[in-house]
Amino acid sequence: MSFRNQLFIFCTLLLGFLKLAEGKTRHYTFHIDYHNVTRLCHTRSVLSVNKQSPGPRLVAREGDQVLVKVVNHVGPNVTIHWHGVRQLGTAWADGPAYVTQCPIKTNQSYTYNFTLTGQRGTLLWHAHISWLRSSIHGPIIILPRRNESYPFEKPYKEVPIIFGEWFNVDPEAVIAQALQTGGGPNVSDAYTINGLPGPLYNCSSKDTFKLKVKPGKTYLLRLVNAALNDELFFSIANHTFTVVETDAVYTKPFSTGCLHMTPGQTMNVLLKTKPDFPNSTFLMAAWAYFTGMGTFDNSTVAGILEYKHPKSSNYPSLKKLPLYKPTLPPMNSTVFVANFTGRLRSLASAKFPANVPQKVDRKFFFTVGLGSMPCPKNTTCQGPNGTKFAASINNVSFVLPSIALLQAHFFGQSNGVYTTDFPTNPPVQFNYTGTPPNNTMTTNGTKTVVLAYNTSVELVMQDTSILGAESHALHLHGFNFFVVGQGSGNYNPNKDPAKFNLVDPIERNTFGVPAGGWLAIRFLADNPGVWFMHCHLDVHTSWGLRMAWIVQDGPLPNQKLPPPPSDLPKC
Ligand SMILES: [Cu+2]
Repeated sequence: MSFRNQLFIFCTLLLGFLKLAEGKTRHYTFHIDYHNVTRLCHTRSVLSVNKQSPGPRLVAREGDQVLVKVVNHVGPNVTIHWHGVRQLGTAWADGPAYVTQCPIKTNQSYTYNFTLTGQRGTLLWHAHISWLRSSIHGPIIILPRRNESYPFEKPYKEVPIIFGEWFNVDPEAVIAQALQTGGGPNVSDAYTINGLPGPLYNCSSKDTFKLKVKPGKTYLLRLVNAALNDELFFSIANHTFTVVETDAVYTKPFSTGCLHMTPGQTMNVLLKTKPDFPNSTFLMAAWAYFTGMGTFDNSTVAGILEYKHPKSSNYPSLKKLPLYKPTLPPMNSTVFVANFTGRLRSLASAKFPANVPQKVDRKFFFTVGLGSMPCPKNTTCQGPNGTKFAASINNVSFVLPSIALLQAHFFGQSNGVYTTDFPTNPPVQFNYTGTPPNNTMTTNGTKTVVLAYNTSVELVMQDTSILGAESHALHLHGFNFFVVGQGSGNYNPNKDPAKFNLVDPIERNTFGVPAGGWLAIRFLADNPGVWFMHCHLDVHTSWGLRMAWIVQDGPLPNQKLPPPPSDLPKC
């Protein structure tokens, strides 16, 4: 063989190898439809993807390109958000309605096109308009690249566990009524594990999720909190979890008997089963973590961990076995949450480093919390003191525009759509976690912050005690952020930064601002586009606890926001 031929073969092989490393293209079609679901003896027509709720699993490897054609067969407008996917260079595929796109209308479709870069683990997809995500959601499973090592014990099996909320009535009617009257919305009737409320509810024991396991094995649970309005505690009787990944980032493993997750958070945990058949079954249960003053769903969802009997392929007389129940923290246990979230650390290894911004270009201080809006003339309102409930960041209750922010930004048509004067600090200073001010009225606006490409940002979010201190699950689109600090009470800019963790802080896309406390995060604005940031407790988002960052183009061609895809829906 000539040298030239050898070189040709070598180059072909190399190209093939590079192609493999690049990843492949995965195609999905999501049909938005109604289907009937009966829970707690109530039958309801539920909006869903492919007539499943939770919806189909989106499975891909790191490096794969994903194309999801979403076809809307129903009356309501819809969009899908790929929660936690970095969307590097694909801002048009992010999905929040009126932020990166106009909604997909009846009988229309839109193909979301993005590549999974530098992420591995579990994320979720969900509808991102009004409260449709209550039933339109499902897991995103990102497997490591082929032949890539996994830094933890290899599991025997993987099981997605999706927490949701069931309403006996249409959640769209619940939020519509709340926004009209100004009062708090009705709470859900049950929580669910993979769509099933379990035996602790009326008329529900047949709708119980069962996790069937073998002794002496390691199971990977892919946990997703897809509940609308509730943070959750989760535990399995007589078992412990090892946390290995949060929001598709590897963590330093640590073991715990109980987990806490805000809506929008995902977590991979390893569950080691007992070495021998234990002659018992075990309840797995979740209930709410709630710190506010309003009402909340204080019920308990449960599933059953069942060991396969070693001498039979069936599960004989398991009903006669004793059933152990887990102990969950008190529903208002800020102590448990502070301890649990304080233990989370990035893996921060040579192969999976924590690239925490060490220098900061711009600092922001945002208050987050509840407030009120005036009651319209000649009506009565059911919010605080006859007003309407609102929620805000730096006292701005964000109003969604009627065309998408990203379109207005790309075409240079911001006039009348948004302004760029979002306050970098609270308009009025007060003792944020002390006695609230007399005036609790928020202002309204569609205000944004503009960031130059590659700005490194430090953001401190301070909860307020206005209408009750309450934790807020802040979610940032388009970026992961590092949780460099958190604490209770008011943030002290002179003392607290000295305690920041700039070595191995946890990397997330969603994290709770502690009730009556503060959270400090850092992120690098290396992704051009318009990126929504909001509370993932949907009621707070609906009340206005949301804003948007505009990240400008960088100088190089691959640092620019590309033009919109041709099928991008029109308003
Ligand atoms: Cu909130």
